Amino acid sequence: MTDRQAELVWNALDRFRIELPSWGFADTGTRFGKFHQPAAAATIEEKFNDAAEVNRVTGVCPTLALHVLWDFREGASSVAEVDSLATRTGVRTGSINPNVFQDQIYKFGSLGNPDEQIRQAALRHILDSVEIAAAVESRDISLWFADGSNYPGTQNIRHRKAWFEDGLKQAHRALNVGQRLLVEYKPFEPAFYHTDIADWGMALELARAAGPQAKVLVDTGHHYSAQNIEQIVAWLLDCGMLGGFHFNDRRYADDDLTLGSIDPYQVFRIFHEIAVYEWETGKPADIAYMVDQSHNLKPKIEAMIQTVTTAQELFAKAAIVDHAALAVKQKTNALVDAETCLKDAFATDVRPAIGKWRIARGIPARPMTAFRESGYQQRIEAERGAKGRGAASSYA
Ligand code: PSV
Ligand code: MN
Repeated sequence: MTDRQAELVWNALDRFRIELPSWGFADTGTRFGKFHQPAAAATIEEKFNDAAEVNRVTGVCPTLALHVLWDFREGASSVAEVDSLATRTGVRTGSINPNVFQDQIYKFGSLGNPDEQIRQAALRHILDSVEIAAAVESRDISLWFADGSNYPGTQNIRHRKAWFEDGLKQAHRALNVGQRLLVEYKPFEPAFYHTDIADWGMALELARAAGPQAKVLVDTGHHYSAQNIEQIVAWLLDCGMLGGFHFNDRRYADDDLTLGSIDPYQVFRIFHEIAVYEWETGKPADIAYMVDQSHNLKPKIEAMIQTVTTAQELFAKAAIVDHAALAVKQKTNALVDAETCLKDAFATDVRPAIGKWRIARGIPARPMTAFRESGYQQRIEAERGAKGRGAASSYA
């Protein structure tokens, strides 16, 4: 690696921050069951503590995304509790995620439900979430809807689209200056015939209808296998509509595997589209990078550290693409050379430069080793396990 490349890596790492999801530290499973982990976080305090540990060893995860139903208790005291946890752990509250998919009333949808009262209930919850976000000084309200149908002919697709437009417009009206609505899409699951916001085009249309503070959220797991996600990213950037990412990897569907575990080149290509956009426009893209993973088999904190360091590596690789050289090769249709430009950057081992950057910034050079040496995992396994939670330890 040249000195110039090392400098590019350092500049990129200085700008790269990634948000952790509170639900990534809790016990989760598949629809076939849950395998409990003794270290799994069960309370908001434990989630903040675990996130703070990931932030301590990586130095780049200053915020924690919260899911309103899972993380906030009724009443104002929960906001105070979250605030004091944020102060104590040094991890701020990140995006606020309303939950309009779990309650029994949402069986046939939330904002897209044919029953107006249920649409109103969903809107109220979203408005409450906007208020919570304001109270905890969080910028983004991140919306994912499970709405859809399982059988042809059972729902009026256009009516549901209109109801969504209406609900999102009303939610948008409640935003404070600087707050954003992020609209997430997903092609299927839990609905298996139609999903109301199935792809980026639908999310884009609805975000535009909602108002100027609404943007699109790209969850990397929410695409069909063959889809070209980096092209979607390039288009959303060009439209000024890319609000953020939910990162995870997948082999088949929304598998929630750790980022880059299946296809690191794809994540690199996504980061490359962002890097080349910033290079061409000369302005930083305002993107919320977030992890959205539930680790069923891997130990949760280690999986999170692995995800964060993988994201940094792929971001750093994208930062050393020679944009000027690539632009010339693209212009002259030098196909092999243009592709090689990307591949050379992807093949470069950026880990030594990242290690030096960490040391210079007072972060452990090897986050996973630092975590393992801290004894944190054994301590929480003992403490949380003593409360009768989880299975036998996998740690000696
Ligand atoms: C849905 O699959 C999703 O990606 C949404 O972002 C949810 O908020 C999150 O996962 C947790 O269920
Ligand atoms: Mn998501």
